[in-house]
Amino acid sequence: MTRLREEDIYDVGANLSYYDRQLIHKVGTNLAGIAAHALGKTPGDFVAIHDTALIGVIPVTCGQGIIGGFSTTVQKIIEFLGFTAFVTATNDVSGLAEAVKKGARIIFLADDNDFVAINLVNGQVSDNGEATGRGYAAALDLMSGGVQGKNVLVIGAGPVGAGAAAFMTAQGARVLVHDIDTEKVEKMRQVLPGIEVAKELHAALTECKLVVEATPAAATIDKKYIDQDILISAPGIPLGIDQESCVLVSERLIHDVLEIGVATMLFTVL
Ligand code: 2YJ
Repeated sequence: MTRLREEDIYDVGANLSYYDRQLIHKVGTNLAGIAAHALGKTPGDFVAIHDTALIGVIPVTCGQGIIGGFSTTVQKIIEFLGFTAFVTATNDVSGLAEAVKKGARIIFLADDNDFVAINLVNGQVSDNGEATGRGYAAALDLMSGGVQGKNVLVIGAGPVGAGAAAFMTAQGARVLVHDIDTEKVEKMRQVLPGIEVAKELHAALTECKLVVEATPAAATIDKKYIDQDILISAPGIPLGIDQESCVLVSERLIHDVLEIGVATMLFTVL
């Protein structure tokens, strides 16, 4: 699992408006639109609860400790979506108590293994991996004009890939899943019987022009597959294509470090 670094996120908060415009340009809707689509809804469905859902982000020190800027970046993404959020002054258990005392209805917190949003009122929990996969799948669905009946390749059978594959299957796509660990794909198939195992990445990339790259590996998609028809939604960190490919496919590539995942987590627990 990739641990975000301070340098991965330092400019995310300041660039949210720019990122939102890029999403509108590529996907046809913005961050809120993508997150809402991940739930089969529209951003308007959430407006009425903007004022009631106070959100606390709690820094967590265990394991490798706090990532500078992580909690404030999560706060900024939530605020960008029109909600009120604060980062607790204290960490860990004190932070949790502080968030509740200050009236938080929803909390966000992450350690080295998990990043979750919890709605303390309705009991909803959202895992960052699953939500990120669903959010990126929703973006690809919108960017491609709808995946129904189309071939979609999901690379990576971890929680992010599983979230993406579940969304794509529900949309009526033909979903192929590839992972270097084929057992992981078989396990995914027990939960999502509709998916197909893509043993050969080369064959799958030749067959599929809609790709979710959900691995923590660099350069999973070779430059030779980057043609004018390919659309890539890439939640994986680092990005699974090289710099040259990135330039070639930039108009048809969705990739960020936190934004779509956090937005989808928030809308999921509301
Ligand atoms: O509060 C903090 O600043 C830190 N404890 C944040 C840690 C963030 N955690 C990660 O980046 C982990 N790799 C878990 C991410 C889960 C992604 N699905």
